[in-house]
Amino acid sequence: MRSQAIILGFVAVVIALVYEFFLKDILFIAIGIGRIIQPIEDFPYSCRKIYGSENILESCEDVWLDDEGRTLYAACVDLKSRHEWSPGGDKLNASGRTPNGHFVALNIDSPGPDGNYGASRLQITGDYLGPAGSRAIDPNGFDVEILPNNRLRFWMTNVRPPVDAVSGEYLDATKVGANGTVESFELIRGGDTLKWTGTFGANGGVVHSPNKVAADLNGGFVVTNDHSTPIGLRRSLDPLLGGGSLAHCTRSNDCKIAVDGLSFPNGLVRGLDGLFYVPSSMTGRIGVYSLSSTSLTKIDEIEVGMPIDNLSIDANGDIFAAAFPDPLKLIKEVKYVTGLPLPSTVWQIRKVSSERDGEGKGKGRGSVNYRVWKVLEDSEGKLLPTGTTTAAHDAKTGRIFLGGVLSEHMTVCEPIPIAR
Ligand SMILES: *[C@@H]1O[C@H](CO)[C@@H](O)[C@H](O)[C@H]1NC(C)=O
Ligand SMILES: *[C@@H]1O[C@H](CO)[C@@H](O)[C@H](O)[C@H]1NC(C)=O
Ligand SMILES: CC(=O)N[C@H]1CO[C@H](CO)[C@@H](O)[C@@H]1O
Repeated sequence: MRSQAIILGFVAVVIALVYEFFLKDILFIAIGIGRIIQPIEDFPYSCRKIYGSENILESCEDVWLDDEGRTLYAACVDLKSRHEWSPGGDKLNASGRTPNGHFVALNIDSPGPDGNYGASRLQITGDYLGPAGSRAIDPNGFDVEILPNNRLRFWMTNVRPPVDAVSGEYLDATKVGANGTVESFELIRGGDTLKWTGTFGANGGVVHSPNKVAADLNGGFVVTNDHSTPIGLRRSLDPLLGGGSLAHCTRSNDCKIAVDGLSFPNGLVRGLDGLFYVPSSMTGRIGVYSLSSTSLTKIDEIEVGMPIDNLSIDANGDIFAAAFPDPLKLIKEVKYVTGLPLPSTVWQIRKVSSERDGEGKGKGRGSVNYRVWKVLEDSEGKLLPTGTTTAAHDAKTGRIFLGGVLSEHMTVCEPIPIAR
């Protein structure tokens, strides 16, 4: 009798633990049972789509806003190509890929007659070599570091089809996985060329499933591997076991895994406070890490409660997070490409440090708190890009620029002045 009660009690504890640490995340965060998704009209913004000429604003997965230079940079790819070649989403049909990955610059203070902010393509120069002798880039995420003398250093995750090092012929990506690297480029503010300056993480298998990169301002960077391996059985278990990681590379291309066992780490950023903010597209939480030489230590966690995509930082240091309120719909869209609109959400996160102690105690850092609030949501996917993957806030004007990996356009949302 007594042993039965103990076993029952034990089973109950196990169930409670599984629920607490696993099922709860899957049911209420990843699947989003019971989540209320609001229409875009609920928010004090007026939004419009921007297309640019010749589809150059298709599938802009990541953007970065140069507050001082008043320019928005976006990394974009042909949408049709993205549906065949998206290694992060297990799409490895290299023959369906077009070698048309590119960066676009938009002058955010000059909408121009067509409202496209003069969206124009940047040219890659220098000795960059893409797969099979081409100069094509396959951008995923990118970060920009401001250097002296009006120069910008771009760091870009490049996820190319694999080629044989000797013959230069394409290899079967479904067998060997994509070739993930991080590229660096330099741009002079106002210029239209990105001069290639180096490839990082190409050897050693540390940067194997790169998603997004964040400069460490020391000549190196931190990059998220969103999966445990580029292909294979272990990778298919990632939804259950985790397996994503954070890799750090130094300026001399010394790369190592700094943190392992994460659940789908995604579009990380370096905050103005020097800390690295790493969102998860599974758990709805953002891990906060501090970097010392080459090791990363987790010091905090921010609860958002919705699968999060990519983060951006505005000029005031606030974080803007693009999120998926209905992940199952998104997964369906990635798989079957129906072209149906998808809902998206944008969160704003502000670090609040109070002088007085008391709030947020028990975390060992007494005075740090995070305010998290929803700034935009589009339940019907009317105006925000399909599968909004990134949102950049212009702190000077309050506008929000959005890009989406599955979208034909970008979107700009202007705040509607509140009548008093
Ligand atoms: C790969 O892409 C090509 C070109 O779009 C297409 O014809 C082919 O059916 C695709 N293959 C697979 C396995 O989906
Ligand atoms: C990956 O890219 C690097 C850098 O361009 C190149 O040296 C290497 O041969 C490529 N490997 C594969 C398998 O494509
Ligand atoms: C730039 C970047 O990190 N993009 C990621 C944003 O989130 C989507 C969906 O999870 C990823 O597929 C992208 O790689």
